[in-house]
Amino acid sequence: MRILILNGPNLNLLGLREPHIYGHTTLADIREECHRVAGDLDVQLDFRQSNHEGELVTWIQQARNGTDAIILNAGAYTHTSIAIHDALKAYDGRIIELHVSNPQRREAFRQVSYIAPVADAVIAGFGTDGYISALRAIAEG
Ligand code: CA2
Repeated sequence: MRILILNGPNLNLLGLREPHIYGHTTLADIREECHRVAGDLDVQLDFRQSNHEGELVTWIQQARNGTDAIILNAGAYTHTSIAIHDALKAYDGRIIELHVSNPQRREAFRQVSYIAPVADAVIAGFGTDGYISALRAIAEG
């Protein structure tokens, strides 16, 4: 099984700023742990981050060739991006929307998601452990 974990803008700052919201774990730590778990689950994992909307769109389009599932933390693009929504709509595999925090209990502008209507499931509010939960849910589900 092939899984793509995609991270959107500012997620490269995880663990470096705002630890009261996002915790102390860095994206490099998450990536390492995800690769370790993927090895145990016999999953081929591609883990990426971009601050650019178009790059995320391109990677989602490329996932149409042979990637079974996308776990997507689109960051702030969650709340704005029709382009990412459209790219996901054209993707046939499973889609998990992921957030470190729980956007539903934050500012009103974070309570809108353009990803949720095209996602099979949403994991939010479990901190960075959510990445591992999402990976296991897809690989074992
Ligand atoms: O909770 C999440 O995972 C979010 O997707 C994180 C995004 C935010 O815009 C979403 O509403 C919820 C932010 C990415 C991380 O941004 C940081 C900014 C400063 C310091 C550390 C992280």
